[in-house]
Amino acid sequence: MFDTIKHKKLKKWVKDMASLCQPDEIVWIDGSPEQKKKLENEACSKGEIIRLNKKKLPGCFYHRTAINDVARTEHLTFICTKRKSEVGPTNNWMFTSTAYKRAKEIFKGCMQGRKMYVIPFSMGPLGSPFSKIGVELSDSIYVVLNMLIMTHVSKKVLEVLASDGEFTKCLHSKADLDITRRLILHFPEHNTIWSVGSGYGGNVLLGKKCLSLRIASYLARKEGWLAEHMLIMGIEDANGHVQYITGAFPSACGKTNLAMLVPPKSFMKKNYRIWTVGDDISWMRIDSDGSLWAINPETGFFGVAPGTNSRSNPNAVETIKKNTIFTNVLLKPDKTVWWEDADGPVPKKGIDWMGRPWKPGMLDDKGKVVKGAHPNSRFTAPISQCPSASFRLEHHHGVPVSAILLGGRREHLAPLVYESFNWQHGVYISATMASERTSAQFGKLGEVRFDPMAMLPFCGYNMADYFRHWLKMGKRMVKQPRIFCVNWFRVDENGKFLWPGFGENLRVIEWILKRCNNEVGAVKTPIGYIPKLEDLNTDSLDLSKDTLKKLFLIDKSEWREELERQRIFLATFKNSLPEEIWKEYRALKKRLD
Ligand code: GTP
Ligand code: SPV
Ligand code: MN
Repeated sequence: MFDTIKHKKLKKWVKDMASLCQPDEIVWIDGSPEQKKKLENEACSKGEIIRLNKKKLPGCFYHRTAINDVARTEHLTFICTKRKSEVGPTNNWMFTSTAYKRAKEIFKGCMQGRKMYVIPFSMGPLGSPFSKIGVELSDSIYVVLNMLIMTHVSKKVLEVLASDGEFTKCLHSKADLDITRRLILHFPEHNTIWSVGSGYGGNVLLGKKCLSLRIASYLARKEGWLAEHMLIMGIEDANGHVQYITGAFPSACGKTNLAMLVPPKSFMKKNYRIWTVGDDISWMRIDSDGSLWAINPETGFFGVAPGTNSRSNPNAVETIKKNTIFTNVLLKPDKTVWWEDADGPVPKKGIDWMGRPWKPGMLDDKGKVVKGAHPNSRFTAPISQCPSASFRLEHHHGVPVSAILLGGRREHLAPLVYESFNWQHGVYISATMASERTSAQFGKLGEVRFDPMAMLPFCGYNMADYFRHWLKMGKRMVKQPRIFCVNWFRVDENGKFLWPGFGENLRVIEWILKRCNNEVGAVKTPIGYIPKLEDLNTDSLDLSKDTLKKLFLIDKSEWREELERQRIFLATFKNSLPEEIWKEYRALKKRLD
């Protein structure tokens, strides 16, 4: 394959990286089923993956990562530029040449005795003007197999690149998986990503968070578009009319679940239908009609396994029955898999995510129940296998966006849904969005942290400039999507969720779309518009009037406390924060007084 490649810079880069990492062999990945099979066999024989039950889970594999390598490591993730001001107060920064130097010491000779796989991939439909091309070099077959599911990998990618096409240079090595020698480095000024010392998804599938968000957000500002941590879904109503929404929720806050939602019975009867476009990343541009259009650059789901079952997410259950890679779940004796809150009975025994024998109810030395699957264990599966997969997945122009949802986990404070007064107010709400920490992030669970647009860990430049970019994009649109904030996670005095969530979330979306179509009024509150209670369809829901009231309670004193936290957060951006954001802050303060 190497000899037929016309791209001199690509060839030189691969050679240079190989002389740094010193692999025994270089293998070009062409996306063919034959090569895939060969790699699967090789990885199985080396113990990198385990083939699962061929009858019950055809084409499926199992993988365990190292015990201290089970989630993205934000404290080891850096944006590397010449000037620190480029990355702002929310990113870790490293001076470009220092970063290369430090990483080179770890990369040096790290692939001795291993093969280097060259994976040319396209994020977005091949050849679409919306798409971006990357080439990942990795010493992990697990990475190759995941990339084959998550991105467009084929010989055609090299054809599209031709002799001088632009591509993101992605270098990855597991090295020795030592957390003290782990670095996830982004060089937006060089369109380059270097990741070393990890084998976990978001750290190593470099087309995902690293390229499609950190590098892409940097490019998007330069080129006038948006790269966002958002799901994309279509909602078809009784007349066959499909409207699309996107949703920015932090990691493990419900994007996959919402994107694949199954309508409640009463909505099914009305012929409502959901079309899944994407569950994690949305690239959006203003088209010639002046409205915002979105594509999902990915071709697969890298979804949270625990909690996935036929009640919470039947479409996911259907999607992961074949050709799926399971990471860090429980392995059952019959070579099938299980996780907490999976379908069926709890297995009597198995091997847990750490590779140890496991039995239900087992306690650790602190007396806590030992989980079979890691809370951030994941499945990798092709979108095409999802029963609700959109028929527009490969459309070069994507889908038009009617509404943007923002959300997070807030046990208190935030109502089930509210609408921003206008675009600028919506950008303010997104800039001050906060959520309780989940297991998808390394760190203290449950702690509330600000996470603007769910992009805090993923914005490749100063977030103050990111807010400015959003404000500017709004001005350029003839027809702006409306911006809504949702919270499925509010709890009562006993810590029980007030809202049933999952499929029932469609009731909230129905109201949102009615607002977009100017079909219903709303109640104006200091924080935004909330539904008139009679406009939210709660038919056949076991939801008392009292609960409904609690869901929409806006406690002014709690909000004033939140405002104070917002002020401290926004002040970290110093002079770089757009004045419009402070304007909205002051206006909210006034409305609350
Ligand atoms: P990433 O892949 O990390 O970006 O996460 P995600 O945003 O796609 O989150 P996902 O849909 O996987 O949901 C994560 C967790 O949230 C799971 O444990 C779900 O069970 C739970 N969850 C999702 N939707 C709802 C909901 O409507 N209500 C409640 N209570 N929990 C939900
Ligand atoms: C997330 O954490 O937001 C994910 C999983 O979607 S990862 O790809 O690991 O980032
Ligand atoms: Mn995500």
